[in-house]
Amino acid sequence: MTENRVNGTVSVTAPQHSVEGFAKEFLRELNFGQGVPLSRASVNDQYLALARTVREYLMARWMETLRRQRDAHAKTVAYLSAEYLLGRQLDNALIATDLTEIVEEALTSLGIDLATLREQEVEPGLGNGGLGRLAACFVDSLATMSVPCIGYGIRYEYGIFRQTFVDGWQVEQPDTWLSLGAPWEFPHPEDAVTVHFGGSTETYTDDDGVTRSRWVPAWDVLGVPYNYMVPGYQNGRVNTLRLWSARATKAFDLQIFNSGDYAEAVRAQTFAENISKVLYPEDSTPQGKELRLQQQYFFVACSIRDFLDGLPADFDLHRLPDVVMFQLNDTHPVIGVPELMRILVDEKKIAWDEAWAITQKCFAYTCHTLLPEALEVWPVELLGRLLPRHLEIIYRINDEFLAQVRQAYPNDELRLRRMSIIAEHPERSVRMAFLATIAGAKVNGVAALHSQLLRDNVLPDFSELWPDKFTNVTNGVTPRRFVRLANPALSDLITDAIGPGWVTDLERLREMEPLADDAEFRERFRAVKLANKQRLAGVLATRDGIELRTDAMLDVMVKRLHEYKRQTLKVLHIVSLYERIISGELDPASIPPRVFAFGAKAAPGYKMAKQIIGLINHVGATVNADPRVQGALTVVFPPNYNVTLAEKLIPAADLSEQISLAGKEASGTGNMKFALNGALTIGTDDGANVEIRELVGDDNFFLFGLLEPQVAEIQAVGYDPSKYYEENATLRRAIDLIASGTFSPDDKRVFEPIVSNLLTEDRFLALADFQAYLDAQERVDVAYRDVEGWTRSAILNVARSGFFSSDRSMWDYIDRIWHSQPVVAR
Ligand code: B1H
Repeated sequence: MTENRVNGTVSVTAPQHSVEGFAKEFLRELNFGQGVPLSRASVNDQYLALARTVREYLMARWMETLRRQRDAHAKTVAYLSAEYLLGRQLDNALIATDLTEIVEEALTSLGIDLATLREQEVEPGLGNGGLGRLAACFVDSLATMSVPCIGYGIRYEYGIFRQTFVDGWQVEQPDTWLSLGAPWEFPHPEDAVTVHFGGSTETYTDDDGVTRSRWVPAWDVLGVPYNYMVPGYQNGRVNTLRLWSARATKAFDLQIFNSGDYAEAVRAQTFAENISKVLYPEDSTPQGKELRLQQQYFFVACSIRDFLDGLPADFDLHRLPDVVMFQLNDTHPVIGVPELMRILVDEKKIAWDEAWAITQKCFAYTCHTLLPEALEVWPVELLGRLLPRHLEIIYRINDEFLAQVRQAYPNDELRLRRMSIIAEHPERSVRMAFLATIAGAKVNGVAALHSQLLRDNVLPDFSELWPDKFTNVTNGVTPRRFVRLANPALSDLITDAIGPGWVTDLERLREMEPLADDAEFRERFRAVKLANKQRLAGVLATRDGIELRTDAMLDVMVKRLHEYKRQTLKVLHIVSLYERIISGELDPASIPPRVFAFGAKAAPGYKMAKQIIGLINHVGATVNADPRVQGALTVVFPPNYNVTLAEKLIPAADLSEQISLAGKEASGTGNMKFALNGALTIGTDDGANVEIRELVGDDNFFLFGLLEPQVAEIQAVGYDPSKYYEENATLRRAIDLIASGTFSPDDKRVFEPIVSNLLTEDRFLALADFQAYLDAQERVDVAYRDVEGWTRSAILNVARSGFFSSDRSMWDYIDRIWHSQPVVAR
């Protein structure tokens, strides 16, 4: 690496883009970084040295990006998210720098296989599911689009748990992603930020004789920033992701240590470090735990302080909205609103009204849910104990807001109660979604249908009061990771057909449309799908000892396990086919052979979800072992579904299962990844499915099930699932087979809770949609037999899904919410 001086700053130039140059740098990293000669280097040594070498190629771009951004005084998006589900970093860095071939050759020249080193990387699983992965896609897009962005979050020491199965039941193991080294992170302990908690508030009279409030906190922790590179795709730009790790402000108490009480001496340290210790494995249903509120305030306080500290010393904070937008990824960072108010009013002595005007322009809120139980509330008692000054500020925000409502709607006590940030029942608590809506310049949902339901059902009073505050931005996924990286075979085929520009301009996939009618292209497209199935078969064989046949339809349902997503509906389909085959009603030779693949983690405390995992595995074991089905049906459920596995599973899929109850899935993003990789969707009219179907066309999408208004109607008159059981013999036989203990011979009653839940409650109307689902699956079978027709539809799915690039989502956020601009090289 060379150094030269430009404008008084040291600028670092990247090492050479050549095989020899790379090999040399790699050996240097191995020898001087890892401290081992090649002859004695373990695979982990080699991986770490490789990661560090690749990193060097990004370093110059990173420095340059920061410099350019500073010079341009551009508005920055500060994305606040408690989760970033990043996936492996090595391959992404390789495609971003266009180094893959050079590295492959350089390593081969040293007798090292790149594929082996790739497998050594443990993905940072710092998120639960869609929401965390979305944050990762967004920062990728912003870097690729040269938009100034800093992602802020938490460096969990343990990410989402590693799922194992013991006799088919989920058992969680800690995710020790840091244990073999973390070559992609840059710790900066010297930039640590102090965060306060607890204590009380007091009033005092300042030098000007004004009575003011201030916080007298009781304890504090340090937030140590760890920087991660977010490389743009082959554009010379690298943005930053800054994740905070909690440390004690004092290492330990030497007096107590000397007196022999070792545990007590390090107690404070343990307590502080617990804050960033582990990701809450809850998707959609937050648990309201004190440690979680600590996590939220911890990372948001660090992030806001960090951003403000980066401004010039003489910066006029009234101009803050010109330089930053704090985007709230769901309600998890909403405590940032009273935090910024506290800083502006208490510390910077800005008048309340002015501070509020600033704050309202600096935040925007993205809501990701419709489930009432997912809307975060914090008990006033807890919030007041942990953050007393913030609670006071929230009360004042609420008072002034309610005064506004009173003015707009005189004599409407009920409305005031409905709209108050403070709920009174079942206990006095703070509704974080309301606070976010009141403070935010904009509020958006994550798909067209979701944004509509958000306005109509979740926040109707607010959308009536401020119709212009509400907007939609349909989610997207990054084509870099989910097509270019995950599906190189399809990527090459597309690039052959339309050139390489699609990777950063995904609407260009439209240019492939005519090729759907080209028999030779369809043949090549099928060859890609088959190759991807073979690749998946290899992965599952080594990873899990699972044998995957590659000559069957691959029908995939991968997502978090949740009742509203209705994995049980999928199970009922499988059990029904099985029952009809063993009872002689259905000839297994008459249906196209199918492999049903599942991937799903259940929140550890979510009993029903864990039961359903047990059911899928038990049904799978029975079906797979029964000679009567003759391989017509196979169930595979590899444990520990994560980003790394998704990258192998999605490109191999023929059929994408998106079967949530209409009105429950805010958007879904897996649905987009499948369509972009040439799977056809069987799905309900829910979330982004609606937009996928509109784009790919009814002929290329298997729609079924109740529509959202019909769901509302059924629920309004009182839903009785047993009626469907009584009236539908196919359904009854399937449920009876589960109830009979066929799938659990050792404990025949083990699935009784699932059966009785379906028959008596069935909150998500699986029974009501059962027949429609079976009918749609029969349409799938018919369509799949028409090989050319199916391929045509698959190609059209790819060609028409360019809209679902997260680049497009980011342009929408820029237009509708952020009003920021790319900063390009001058
Ligand atoms: C989504 C969450 C979520 N919505 C609470 N809400 C969490 C809620 O840790 N928690 O407490 C974690 C996650 N996640 C998902 O967001 C939606 O269900 C999907 O439909 C959507 O595609 C995704 C991204 O917008």
